Formats: sequence, C-alpha cells, structure tokens
Amino acid sequence: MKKLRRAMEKRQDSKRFEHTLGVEYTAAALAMRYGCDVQDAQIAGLLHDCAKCLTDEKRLSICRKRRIPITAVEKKNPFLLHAKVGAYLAQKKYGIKNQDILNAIRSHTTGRRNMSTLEKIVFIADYIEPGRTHAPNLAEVRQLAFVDLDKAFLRILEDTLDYLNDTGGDIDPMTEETWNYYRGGGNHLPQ
Ligand code: DGI
Ligand code: FE
Ligand code: FE
Repeated sequence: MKKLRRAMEKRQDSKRFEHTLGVEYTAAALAMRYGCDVQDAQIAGLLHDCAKCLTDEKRLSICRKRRIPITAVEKKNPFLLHAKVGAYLAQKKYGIKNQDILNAIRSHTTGRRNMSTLEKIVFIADYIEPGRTHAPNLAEVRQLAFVDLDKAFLRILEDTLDYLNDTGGDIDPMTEETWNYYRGGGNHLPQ
C-alpha cells in the first residue's frame, strides 16, 4: 500500500495526488460501512486515476499497442480512456490481480451494468472525496452515500448526465447505458 502511494505521489501532480488520497480514504470508509474489503477499496482508490497524468497521445498509443478498443467518443475525448488504461496499468505495472479492483478502476468514470459493491464505492468516492468542491448537491450526496449506496450512485449518475447536457459534453454510450440500466432498478433487467 505504501509503495503504491509513493508511486502515485511520484507520478501525479500534487492536486491529483491529494484527490487520490481523498478517494483512498473515502473508499475505505464506504467499504467499512458496506462490508467490503477495506484494503481492496484502498488499493482501487489509490490506483483509480493512475493513468490520469499521462498525455492523451500516450493513452491513445497504449490502447493501440495493447489492442484496447477505442470508441468514437473516447477518440474525441481521450481523457475518458484514463479509466481503461488505468485498469491496464494497474494490472501490468502495479501487479494487481484482483479482477474486482481492476473492474472498479475501469468503470470509475462511466460506470457499467452489474457493478459490484466495490465498483460503486470507488465511483462514489471519486465524486464525494473531501477535495471535491464543484459538484452540485455535494453535501446531500455525501450524506446519502453512507445511508444508501445505490441511491447515491444513481444520484451521481443523474447529476453527471445533467452536467454533460448543460455543458454540451459528449455522453459516452457507456454512461448512458449505466444510467438506463440502473434507473430501472438495475440487476433485474436482461443483459
Ligand atoms: O478523473 P476524475 O476527474 O477524478 O473523475 P472521473 O474519472 O469521474 O472524470 C470526471 C469527469 O468525467 C467529469 O467531468 C465528468 C466526466 N464524464 C463522466 N462521464 C462522462 C464524462 N465526460 C464525457 N464527455 N462523457 C461521459 O459520458
Ligand atoms: Fe478518473
Ligand atoms: Fe478520480
């Protein structure tokens, strides 16, 4: 854990590293609340943005070289690739073998169908960690996260989609799919 923390400190600028630590601690707290493995949550939190401080070019070139598929929206907004590339680096560079941790890194920006508790925890921790200040309804979502994980998750998805609609950001089909899946209650819909 210390080694991973030091690696992130070295590779991320100080603001991003502060965020990384915030996600680590917040994910750990949520894991305690929801009976998840606390250490897994810390590792996923520490590594979730490990590909954030690469250039877009670097992210694109890693995807091409490693045959990680790039969608049209990702091609236009290569920052979105930091989640997929992050999962790749977590495995190859940082030696993480736990698929749940790798999935949590991969799904932390757009979500996906059938997310595990750990995946939701990292997604939520990323949004509510103490260093975040700009998201709407932050105080409410922070409280909700410790009361009802699924409600908090839906609320964040909804606010993110509203934000993207307001700012004209391209919506990743995966974000849309996650929303359509979970707004219907999730889990019971056919794949
Ligand atoms: O990497 P972080 O900044 O810590 O957080 P993140 O990986 O959740 O990325 C946050 C940004 O991603 C936020 O500005 C909203 C944006 N985002 C989430 N879903 C989508 C998206 N941006 C686009 N263009 N499309 C999406 O579907
Ligand atoms: Fe991120
Ligand atoms: Fe993040």
